[in-house]
Amino acid sequence: MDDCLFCKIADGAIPATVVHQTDTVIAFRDIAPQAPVHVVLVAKRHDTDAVALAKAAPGVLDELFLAAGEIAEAEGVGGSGYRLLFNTGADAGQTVFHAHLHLLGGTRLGPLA
Ligand code: D5M
Repeated sequence: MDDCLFCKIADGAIPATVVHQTDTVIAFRDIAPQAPVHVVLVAKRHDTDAVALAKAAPGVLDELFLAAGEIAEAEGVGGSGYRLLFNTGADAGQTVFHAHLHLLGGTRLGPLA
C-alpha cells in the first residue's frame, strides 16, 4: 500500500533496525520502546489489523508467532517471559493500520489496562 509506514519499512524505503526477516515477515525494534525489549513483527502483506490478516492469510499469523518465539530466544527473554499483543483499532491504541504483533519483555510487565 502506497501510504503505509510499515509497507515502506517492509520494502526498505524507510529504515528500521531489523532483527528478523523472512519472505513474509519482518521484525524491527520499536522506535518508542515500552520495555527493554520491544520488537514489532509485521506481515509484509498489507492488512489493516490482525483480524483482517487472519481472514485473508491465516498462515501468516502462525509465522508471526513462530518468529516471535525465535526473536524472544535471541533477545534473551524466552525463559523469563514476554508479552505478545496486537492492538486492534483506535480504542486499543492502534496507530499504524497495518497488522503487527508487539513483543515486549526484559522486565516485569505491569497488568494490561
Ligand atoms: O503500534 C505502532 C508502533 O509502531 C508504535 O509502538 C511505534 C512504532 N513505530 C512507529 N513508527 C516506527 C518506525 N519508523 N520504526 C519503528 N517503530 C515505529 P500500534 O499498536 O499501532 O500503536
